[in-house]
Amino acid sequence: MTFDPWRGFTDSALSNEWHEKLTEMSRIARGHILKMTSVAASGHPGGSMSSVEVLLALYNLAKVDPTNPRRDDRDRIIISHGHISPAVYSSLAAAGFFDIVPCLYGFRQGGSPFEGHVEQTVPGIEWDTGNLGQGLSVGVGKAIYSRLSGLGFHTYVAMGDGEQQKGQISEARRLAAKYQLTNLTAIVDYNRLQISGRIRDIMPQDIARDWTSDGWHVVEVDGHNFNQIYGALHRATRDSGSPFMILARTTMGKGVSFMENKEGFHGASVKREMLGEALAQLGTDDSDFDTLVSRRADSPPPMFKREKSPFPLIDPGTPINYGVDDSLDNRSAWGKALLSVAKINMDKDDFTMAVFDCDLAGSVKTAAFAEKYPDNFFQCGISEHNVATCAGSLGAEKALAVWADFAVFGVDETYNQARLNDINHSNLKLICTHAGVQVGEDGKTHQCIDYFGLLNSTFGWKVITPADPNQTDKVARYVLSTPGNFAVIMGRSKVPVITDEEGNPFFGEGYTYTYGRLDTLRRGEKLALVTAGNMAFVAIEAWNKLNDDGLRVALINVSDWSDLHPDDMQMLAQFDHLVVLEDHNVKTGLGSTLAVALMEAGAHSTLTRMGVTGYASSGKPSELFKMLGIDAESVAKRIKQIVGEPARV
Ligand SMILES: Cc1ncc(C[n+]2csc(CCOP(=O)(O)OP(=O)(O)O)c2C)c(N)n1
Repeated sequence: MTFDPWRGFTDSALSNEWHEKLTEMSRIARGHILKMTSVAASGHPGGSMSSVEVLLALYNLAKVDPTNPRRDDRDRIIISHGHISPAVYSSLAAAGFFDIVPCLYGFRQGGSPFEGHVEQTVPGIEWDTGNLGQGLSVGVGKAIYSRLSGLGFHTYVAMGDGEQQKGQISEARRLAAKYQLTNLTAIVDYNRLQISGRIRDIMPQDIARDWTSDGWHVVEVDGHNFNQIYGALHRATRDSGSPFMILARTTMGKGVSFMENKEGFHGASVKREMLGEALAQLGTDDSDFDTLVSRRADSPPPMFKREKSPFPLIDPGTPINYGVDDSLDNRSAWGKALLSVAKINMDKDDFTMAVFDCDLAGSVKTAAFAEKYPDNFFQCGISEHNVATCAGSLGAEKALAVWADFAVFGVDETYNQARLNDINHSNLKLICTHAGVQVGEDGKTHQCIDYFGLLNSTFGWKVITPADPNQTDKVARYVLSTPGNFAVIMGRSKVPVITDEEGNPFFGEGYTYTYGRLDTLRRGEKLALVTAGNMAFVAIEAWNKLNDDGLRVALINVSDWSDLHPDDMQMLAQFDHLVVLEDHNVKTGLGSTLAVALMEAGAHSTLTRMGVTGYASSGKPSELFKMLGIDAESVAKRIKQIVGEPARV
């Protein structure tokens, strides 16, 4: 299916017919902005009124299809300053995406799709935003997807001028320029005001110079002049030298005399008693106001159907099995699994994949992938906020998006970006190494001990901590071929291959990884030592000590912390005592989560949490574990205290 010929800014100038149509649409859209914000008695009319012409040009003339808003080859229009939702909804309605009336009465109403900040609950919206500074990163992700997939669409990112103060934007700018994303255009609404006043007083910044110095082509236009906006968009979509930024000079509150250039209207609706006058200036009236208010009181407008983010069909390949004599760290097993999965799938039609790095490829084991697939590897430098969003944006397309980093940067540094990836249903594979106190000598700033606590505060992220190289391989293949946001969390050090009691690899040949289920490494009675990830081999050492002393407890490994299975909780509930050993802050880790799940399962067991109870120092992992009382000896001692010393035979 091809797009209508007038879409895509192909003609060099706007036709008179379109100029007339757009001009009339802008008048009507401004009236709609005022009505919906006044009916809701909240919202952001000021920046909405200044952005109307740019949005109408985009939604009417870019390659978007109101009858099929999610078609694969559509241009992506990202609204970075999500608070201008009234202008976005009005413009989408003008372009035929939906009827405006439900929005006029249901804007910002509980249960309505028309939320205060743009959300994908509304047709035509590509990304839920509102946390300023992230939209350009979203656009970079889309532009990379357009290129890798061969779909060849253009991405437009509408932004605020106060928003330019955010640092993440400069990270995204540089990445776009480095990879010459000429299929990306940013449009900044330069109304020179933000919440607290003039942008030049709040934070002086030469916006045009900043973009130019990062390698973008900048043009300045009158942001209320359709001919100029169209001309700039025509150039932006044809120029092949560098990404384009259009600085659209506008007036906050444009169209209503008492609103113009008043920052007070950034985030305040027009009072009921002033609405008639404001609408009259726009050539309309408030005669339907009371009807809209009473419709709002009836019930919220119906929801649109929100489609799931697509995910490619991926062959996970055959596991690599490691023997007891193999000496490697989990992150190396991850790197090998990544390469193996890439080799199987990369040549397939319709398969798109990108791996993102923040200057740590050697340590996080994506260097071999980078060497083999340089076009699919994106070296982004030290720009984690941008990468978290950009990789999430690409992952929400029909593509495999992988970002590997140290846990402290991949999770702690970028929590809000992860939260928005969850809200946006991206399918990001976040692979974190160097997690926990086990990172050792780098010290407390690098010891990520809250990866689960943070990601478990979202509703969608799934955290997996593989115990050894064998389990890492299987987890990696599962995660790479399964939709959803997954975080695979590993340590830095080499770890022994975990064995069963006969000395054979536990997670090797014959082991099937089933997401959400735990593994019983050793059977035992009365007390179960429950462990995970970095601590699994320490727990085995503790178990061996206890076994040597004639105390046989059970040893359980939990790899999938986010979805504890009710049957597994019933099984654990049968033990009198549970001891949880983890390389994580005990306040928000596995022990705390298990405690809740076990109580819900009706358990009467005692529960002892052994994990990280304070920021540790630099030192060898073994030293630090000892200082924290979570080394094998301390664990064995504690367990003996709990069950009482058994009589020696
Ligand atoms: C990261 C972040 N910090 C703060 C805010 C609160 N906030 C919402 S809008 C806004 C001002 C934005 O100014 P500008 O981009 O110029 O938009 P305009 O005033 O033109 O609508 C602020 C600080 C936010 N949404 N996100």
